[in-house]
Amino acid sequence: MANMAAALLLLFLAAPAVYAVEYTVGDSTGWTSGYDYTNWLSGKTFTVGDVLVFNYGGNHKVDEVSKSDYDNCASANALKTHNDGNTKINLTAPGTNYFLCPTAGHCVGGMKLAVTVTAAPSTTPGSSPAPSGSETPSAGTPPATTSPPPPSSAASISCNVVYSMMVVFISLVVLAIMG
Ligand SMILES: [Cu+2]
Repeated sequence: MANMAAALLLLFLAAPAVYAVEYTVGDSTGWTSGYDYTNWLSGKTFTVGDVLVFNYGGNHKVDEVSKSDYDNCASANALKTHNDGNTKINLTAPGTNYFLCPTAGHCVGGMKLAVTVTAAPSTTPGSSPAPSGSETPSAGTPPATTSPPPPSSAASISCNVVYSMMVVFISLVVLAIMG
């Protein structure tokens, strides 16, 4: 039994790291009127694979709309409408996703959300350097190799947090299996 647990742990550690983050829109407040969703967005980064969760009461809905409809708080041509009270949106592609509440006055009052999703980080570290624009074959003076410091983004920090949480969770499972 202990071997099995160890194998599971090994399997987990060897698995490729995929960090899908679930974001509850508005956190504990949820999707409602009188909340600053622009403020909620600040500091957050969204990557393909992440999930948005909208929690809301019966007088709210979640409409997926175009940018122009988002800008104008227009819901007549919504791409999708959700009204189940617990809507999970899988962010499957890079780009900006626009949401609003179609209930009269709510969008104008701030119940709207534009989430920009970036592509999942490449699995191959060390991207190719940007090609130099100049075509002068200067043999005498080689161009200075400017290597910018690796960006330490908030996303990687959150990934580390998620990773730590998963390690703790797996450890608990392993402990449960081992009794
Ligand atoms: Cu609403």
